[in-house]
Amino acid sequence: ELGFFFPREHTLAVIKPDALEEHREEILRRVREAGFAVTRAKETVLSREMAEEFYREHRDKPFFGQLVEFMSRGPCLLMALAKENAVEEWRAMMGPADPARAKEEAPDSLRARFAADVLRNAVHGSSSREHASAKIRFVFGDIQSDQGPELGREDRA
Ligand code: RTP
Ligand code: MG
Repeated sequence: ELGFFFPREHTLAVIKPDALEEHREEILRRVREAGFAVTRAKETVLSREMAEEFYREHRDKPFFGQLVEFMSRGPCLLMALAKENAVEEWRAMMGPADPARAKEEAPDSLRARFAADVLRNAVHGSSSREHASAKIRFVFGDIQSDQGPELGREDRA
């Protein structure tokens, strides 16, 4: 397994509650077809407190309350995704947050296809490697985006 010798970048991806309920298999199929390895996954209903912490950088935005309510309304699938250039590639695959823009600018993106509106927009992805490391630690406790060979071993399991 090449991941052992060339550890890959990780990002933290989330399939949000509405999309998980309605489009789980199709989104996971696209994840696999794009060449991402799912190295960790956790399906859980976020508590309001966890959702607030997860999106803390948005706490002063007008949509923060709605966002926390939406994210804690049902199960999310949280995943650590590994691939070369994972952070940027997953962001590109998601498309813009607003599906109206996504349909214009990235018609093949996940949000163009699966987002209901700018709030209920199907998926989340870290915006930088630093954020990815922090969120992966927050969700899974012990692995980082810029990991060493330890994760390569786990990948093979
Ligand atoms: P990006 O930064 O590329 O725009 O994408 P993002 O997914 O990180 O979206 P961001 O603007 O950072 O906002 C985070 C999440 O908050 C919800 N949102 N709701 N009601 C609204 O106007 C609104 N705007 C954003 C979305 O769930 C978004 O993904
Ligand atoms: Mg953002």
